[in-house]
Amino acid sequence: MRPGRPAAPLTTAILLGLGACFVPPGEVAELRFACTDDGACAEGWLCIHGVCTRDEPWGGGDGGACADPAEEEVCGNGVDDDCNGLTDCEEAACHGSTELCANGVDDDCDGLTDCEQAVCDLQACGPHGRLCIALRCGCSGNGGAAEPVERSCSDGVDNDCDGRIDCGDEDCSGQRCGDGDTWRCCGEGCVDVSATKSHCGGCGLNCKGPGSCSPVREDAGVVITGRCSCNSSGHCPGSQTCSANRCGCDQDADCGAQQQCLAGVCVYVP
Ligand SMILES: [Ca+2]
Ligand SMILES: [Ca+2]
Ligand SMILES: [Ca+2]
Ligand SMILES: [Ca+2]
Repeated sequence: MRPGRPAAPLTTAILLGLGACFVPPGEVAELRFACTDDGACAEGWLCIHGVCTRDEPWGGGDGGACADPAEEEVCGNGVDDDCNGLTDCEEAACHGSTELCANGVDDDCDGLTDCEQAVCDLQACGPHGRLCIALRCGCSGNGGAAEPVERSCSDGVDNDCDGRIDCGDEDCSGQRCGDGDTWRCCGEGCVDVSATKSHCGGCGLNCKGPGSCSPVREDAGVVITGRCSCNSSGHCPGSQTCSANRCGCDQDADCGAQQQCLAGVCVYVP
């Protein structure tokens, strides 16, 4: 194997394994087929890089067991391709190969795999925009934090690299998503809970019948949330009750998810 040569695709590796090496008496060719775990392989064989591979060299250094070994070792495929009893990094020729950053293999045989190597910094390492950041596979929209979270629900970025953005990510449910505290992710939409009849004061708090949603203001005039209008408790969301033509809560259970009842008003707690 020439240094720098990329590992062959799995199908090629399987074909090399099947076609190049002698199958010992009593063994069956299927033993070298693709696998997902050791249990899929016969006794004495291991699932290495997706291929059933005997856990000890079966080519033999004397060449006697390999009728037609491959000329060169294919590095990083978990197979002793040239049947000399040495596999991948056990072969000096594999040392110094180009490190590929998303294959789970120590291609250059320096003891470090993929993002663990500085050469992979900012290279793609996984789905949904994951990049090698700070020597591990991280999420670029999250600054490489150890536990990626959808840290902003209004930045248009899939911060946690799960393929879902802002209110489209259930992690943002009830979180701020626009200007001001009253814009919240309710379902997949960003709504103003101070003025939206179907999400009045909190996600899912639906003003029934003729009830409308209007803002609640603090003493300083700052809008804090919304409340439904009513002329009977029957117009109020869920278990809220009507008082002075405004629906209100008596307990947290009268409010939406992630909310508390404070002074008769459902509010999101920071
Ligand atoms: Ca690699
Ligand atoms: Ca390496
Ligand atoms: Ca985001
Ligand atoms: Ca996301």
